[in-house]
Amino acid sequence: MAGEMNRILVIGATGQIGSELVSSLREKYGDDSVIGTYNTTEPTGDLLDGPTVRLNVLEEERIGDLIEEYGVDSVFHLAAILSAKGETDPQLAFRVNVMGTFNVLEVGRKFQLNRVVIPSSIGVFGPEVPRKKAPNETVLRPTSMYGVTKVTGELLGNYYFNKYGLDVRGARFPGVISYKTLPGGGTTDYAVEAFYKAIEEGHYSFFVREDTRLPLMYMPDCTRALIELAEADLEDLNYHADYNISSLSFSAKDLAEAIKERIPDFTFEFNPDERQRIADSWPDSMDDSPAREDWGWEPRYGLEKMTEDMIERLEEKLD
Ligand code: AKB
Repeated sequence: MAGEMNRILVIGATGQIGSELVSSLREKYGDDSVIGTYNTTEPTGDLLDGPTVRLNVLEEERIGDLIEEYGVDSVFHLAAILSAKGETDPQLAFRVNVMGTFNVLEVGRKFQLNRVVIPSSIGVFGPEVPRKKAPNETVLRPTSMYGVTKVTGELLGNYYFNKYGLDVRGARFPGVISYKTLPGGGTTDYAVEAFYKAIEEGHYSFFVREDTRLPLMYMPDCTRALIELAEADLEDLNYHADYNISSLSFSAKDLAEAIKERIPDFTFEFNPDERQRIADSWPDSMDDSPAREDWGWEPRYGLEKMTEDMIERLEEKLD
């Protein structure tokens, strides 16, 4: 049996995923049981309904102090430099992503935490991997620094599980689409920007080619996946830090057309920049049968349902 999650620390609580994961966890575990940490972006809105504290993940001792102070038994570690930003400053990406993850694992080991959840990414894949339904078990030779750091995180997570019995879990997340907090520095950011620009300006210039097809996921599926994976029975898990997890797969043009169906005046163009190289190194879709078999993963949003909901929520937000 996996140890229980009672007091949860979410590192990176003001980021795209963190800001929504904290709310979902607080709904389930109670406001005071979920402590959100932030570094450069101050918390606002419902993040302030429970404890929030500043933390630089490069300060291992401070992570330990917070664990003691709040009686934390489980950590979700979401702080990371994403793929596009990682190419502009690979050294920073290495420090934050690799050393940050190492610090969290070391603290997990020293304080014998019940659970450490560290999302991985489609960034672990490189050009040798089959484009369609990339297998869970495959060669991992990413060509971006982000990918290198994410493969390292997976290997470290599995190592800490095998060597120290630390219950580390993670899945390879696709690009995440959401309306609450903007993503920053990722290659899949176009799939969020397109919605904002369609509503605010009626026009979007995609920074990838129209035929760029990538794995993507709507935020409600993403937060649910993280919580379901964290809550799964340890005995059922055949993988630990490295589950493929799949949901949507569509091209940039498919997305533009789905938005245009609902916002008929929307116009768009495609002007690929340096981020195209990263997108081209990732597969179109993933085979996630281990996640489905081991912990019952199943996405709920298709392209139509996601587009409908995104536009409705974003129109309310931007009104
Ligand atoms: C990125 O584009 O870097 C991220 C990711 C797929 O991990 N959204």
